[in-house]
Amino acid sequence: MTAFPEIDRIRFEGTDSTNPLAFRHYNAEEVVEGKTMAEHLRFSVVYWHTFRGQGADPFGPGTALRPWEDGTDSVENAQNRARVAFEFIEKLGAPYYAFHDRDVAPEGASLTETNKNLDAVVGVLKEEQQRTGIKLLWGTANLFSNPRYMHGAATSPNCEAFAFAAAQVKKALEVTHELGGEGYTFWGGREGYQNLWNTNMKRELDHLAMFLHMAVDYAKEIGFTGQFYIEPKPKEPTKHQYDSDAAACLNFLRQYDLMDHLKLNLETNHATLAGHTMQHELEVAGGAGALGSIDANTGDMLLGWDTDQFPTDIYLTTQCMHSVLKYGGLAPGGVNFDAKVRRESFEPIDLFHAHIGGMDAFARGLKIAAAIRADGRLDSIVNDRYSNWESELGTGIEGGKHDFSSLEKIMLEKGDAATNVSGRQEMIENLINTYL
Ligand code: XLS
Ligand code: NI
Ligand code: NI
Repeated sequence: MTAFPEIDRIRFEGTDSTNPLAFRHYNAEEVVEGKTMAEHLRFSVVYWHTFRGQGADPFGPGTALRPWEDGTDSVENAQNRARVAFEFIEKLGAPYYAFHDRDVAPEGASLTETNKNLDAVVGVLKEEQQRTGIKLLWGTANLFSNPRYMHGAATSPNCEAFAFAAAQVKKALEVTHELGGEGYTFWGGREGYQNLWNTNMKRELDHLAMFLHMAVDYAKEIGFTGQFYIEPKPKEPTKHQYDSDAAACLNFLRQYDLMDHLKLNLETNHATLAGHTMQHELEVAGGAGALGSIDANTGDMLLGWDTDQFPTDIYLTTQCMHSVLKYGGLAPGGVNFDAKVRRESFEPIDLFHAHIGGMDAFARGLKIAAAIRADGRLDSIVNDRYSNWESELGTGIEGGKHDFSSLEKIMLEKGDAATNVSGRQEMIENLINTYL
């Protein structure tokens, strides 16, 4: 059985190729800055959008044609879908995938039945991983779809929702561990508020921290050594998500003594919803030693919600890869396509076009970022900008040898600060364009 009979393995054909089902830039084995593209980029396909997304929107039902689906929510259908997923990921040539527990298997009438369903599909995922060599980038639990989580999971005012979520994450961690998952992600789901009049924010945040500590403890107990991630997003589904952006997440992790255990999984569309660029979020995380992984997608400049489109903007991917290279790479994280095809792109082949475009855009971003670094002009402009910090005064301040009084004394003697030099923004922007 094959779900994509007309598709062969997607190959690298180079920039002269006009074949829409080939890579023009992503050449897995090509070496950039001492590592292969495959090692740098660690591409991952998400189960939820790519194999569960039907294209429904608030104005109409799904449109996606998925001939392998039998229309039921049975375990058999889920197992068959898992085989299709691996056929797709293998033909695409992505080395990783990611899933929520509820993406892969149907929820049953009780927790026991649900766990049994999950085990039945995890068996197939394991077989398929062994058959193909495709690995699990990270697992996660869906703590937001079931109505029991309407007020949140770890931050619910209902302690039994908290307890159920704990049981669910416990199982998801076991399954992720069993599948050799290299990470585990916490995205905020409904952890946030719609209205502060009915919300005890401090209590909810304390609960969220307690929940994460329990996860860290349980991972230790079962010997799961994968990387934990927290994924910032400012709004949607709640009006204010607690994990609103990289800085808010880092503050939360520090306040609750979790910095050693979690890194950030940054998503482009979440960055822009927060009023930041992805580059900003990457720099905030990188500077804190907490750059973990990327949910690669893009929003639409004219739409104010999480459109989760595939990334095709080379300027964006160049910025991403420049920061990634600067902070030493993503591993054990990766470039995870948390992105969905448009409702109008309803054919299975559109899934290939979407991922090929995203992979090529990131491969190109990687090559351009490496060229910028190899050339060195940008670095030397930035270094020059700070060069007067190499003076006696600058090194003294950085070395902790000064206080307000000593600095006042120096400035009283000098009378004024040295004149500033130009920021050269336009020149730098022109320079970046020469690499594109
Ligand atoms: C939703 C999030 C979600 C996480 C996984 O906006 O991006 O898909 O990545 O729970
Ligand atoms: Ni995401
Ligand atoms: Ni998202």
